[in-house]
Amino acid sequence: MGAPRSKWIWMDGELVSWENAKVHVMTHALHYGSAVFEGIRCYKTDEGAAIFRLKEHIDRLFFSASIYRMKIPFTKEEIMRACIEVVKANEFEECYIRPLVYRGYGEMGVNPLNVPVKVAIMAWEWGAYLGKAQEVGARVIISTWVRPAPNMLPMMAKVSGHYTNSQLAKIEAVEKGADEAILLDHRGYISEGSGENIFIVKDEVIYTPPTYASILVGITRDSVMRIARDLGYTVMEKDITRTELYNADEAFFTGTAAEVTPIVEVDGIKIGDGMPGPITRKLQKAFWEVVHGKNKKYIGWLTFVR
Ligand code: PPE
Repeated sequence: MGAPRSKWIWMDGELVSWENAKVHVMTHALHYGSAVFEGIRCYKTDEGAAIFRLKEHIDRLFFSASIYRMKIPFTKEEIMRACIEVVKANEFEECYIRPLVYRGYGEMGVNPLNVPVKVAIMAWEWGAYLGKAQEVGARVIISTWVRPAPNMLPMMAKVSGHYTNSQLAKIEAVEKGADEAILLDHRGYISEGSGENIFIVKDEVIYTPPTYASILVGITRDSVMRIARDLGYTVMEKDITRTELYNADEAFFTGTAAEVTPIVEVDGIKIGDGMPGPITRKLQKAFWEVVHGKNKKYIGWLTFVR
């Protein structure tokens, strides 16, 4: 993927042109990872662009910020309106929205408490996160890196600093020729991908790791669980062992960027028959209809930009 671009970026209350959306190298977040962020998708519908589960993403952004005692100098409503404004200003029909709350320029040193909190909202056009894997299925590895335990880092918060762990796992996957890495938690159970939650299907029952398996509690994870249950499937949060993953009939990732991406191979072992599974396909299709406003039952998950 090349460098994305847009016309406008929202910074601390105003739209700034792409060229002028800059920060200083003394920015605290650049040194210490002291930023929290969101990834939100905006989809094309018959009624124009619509942002998927905006409220839930902004709620999580404020939750993440609170853990690090960051006081966001805007209300949730103002941030939501700003997200809409960024999509509109850039005239995107479909895009990915990235709100970022970060410690800016102030004191240096680890203590973040006196450093000003800044907010930027970017948007760009972003296709399938794992490329052709969305169609043909991802070939993944189990990373040698482990997800931090719940008493090491608050993995339920979406914090920039946490992504150094994801980067190490992703580097390992890329260097081994795989599409993505799956990390185990501190107890050795399946946690999640470097930027996605994971599900398996066994005997038509759908399983996903519980929140205490050091996962980011994904909004796509929640959406897919609800859609699957509405379709009549049993969905259970349960610890999943590495062997249970190898032995699954189907497996797939969920995430804002990754959407629903089938997993067809783990550590060189084929999952099921090595093709995207039928339940995965069904959920992928159902999710697609929901985000594009084709299923009226879930229309409340969409915020129309117009
Ligand atoms: N786990 C991790 C570690 C993660 O980064 C994401 C999203 C998820 C699970 C799924 O969460 P949700 O988007 O709420 O369903 N990863 C974001 C960032 C990806 C990136 O490379 O940047 C995303 O998908 O937007």
